[in-house]
Amino acid sequence: MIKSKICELLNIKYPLLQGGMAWVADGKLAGAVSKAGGLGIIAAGSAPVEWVEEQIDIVRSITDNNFAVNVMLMSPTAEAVASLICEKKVPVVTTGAGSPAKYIPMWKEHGIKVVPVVPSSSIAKRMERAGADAVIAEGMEGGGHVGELTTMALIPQVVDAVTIPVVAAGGIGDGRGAAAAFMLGAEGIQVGTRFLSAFECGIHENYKKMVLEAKDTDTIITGRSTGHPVRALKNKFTKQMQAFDLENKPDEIEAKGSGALRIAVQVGDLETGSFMAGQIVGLVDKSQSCEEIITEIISECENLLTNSGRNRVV
Ligand code: TUI
Repeated sequence: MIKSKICELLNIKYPLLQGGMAWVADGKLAGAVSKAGGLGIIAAGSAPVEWVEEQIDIVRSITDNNFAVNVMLMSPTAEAVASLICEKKVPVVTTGAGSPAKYIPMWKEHGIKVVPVVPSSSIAKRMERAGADAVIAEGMEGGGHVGELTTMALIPQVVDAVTIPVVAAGGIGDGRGAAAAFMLGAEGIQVGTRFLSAFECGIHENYKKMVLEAKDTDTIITGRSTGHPVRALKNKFTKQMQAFDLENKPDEIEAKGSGALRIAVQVGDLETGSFMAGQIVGLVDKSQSCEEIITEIISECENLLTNSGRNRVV
């Protein structure tokens, strides 16, 4: 079985983390992933702190296994969520969309493992110096807010830049992607988009249908003019955002963009929703339980890593 330093550090069976997808990753999804031996992650997003507390209790009603809360640092509730994580003795925290440096000393004092998402090797180094236990290096193949680099280029450079373990994210949806990430020096993987199809994922049926039907070229990045580019499935909403980008109207994007993810997840409105998904969406073509998804990815990855010397053309 694949074991890595990430399993030891985070006290999990498999070195697989579920992406901290805002509005999507609730206690039910995180609980199912943690129960199956991965690291389930509740995404605080911009939710009120009371909602996050409820989700923590839901995970604990499903499993005793470790789980994490993801803090979206651009959220007005980030500070309150950062404190809640200490009060509730959440074992692991991941962060996105900014630097969590100011919270790291407080989390470390409470014995919490800190794993920030980083889009570059310089930010990875900064996080290591600030006391992070590991980093998640996320390539621009991923859904939601993304950086500039691809996973293929990012992972080996982050692995060389830091001594703490590196988890690969962005474009990983099956055992082939997982094996490739390990070959690049990662010690774990984070999977987001594939879990959108999970039975335990509570997104609107229209969102699930879009994911199951999408092909490789169906996502687009918009919002570059705001400094917070976002990858989502192409629709009327992303067309409008593209137009605002071209006209250099970042304020219009911020105004229309906030709320659009919630509309996709809860209302399923195909025209006004922001259906965030990564480029790997084209290979997500069936609904499965979290347990099936995880065991399939891990066993396929193990087979590839064990047999990788045998299927080379000579
Ligand atoms: O955070 C994500 N993905 C997200 S957050 C999100 S909610 C949102 N919605 C609309 C607009 C913006 C956000 C949806 N998807 N992934 C992790 C991630 N973190 N990607 C990039 C970064 C990042 C960027 C800069 C991490 C650190 C960072 O540091 C900057 C600094 O100042 O050090």
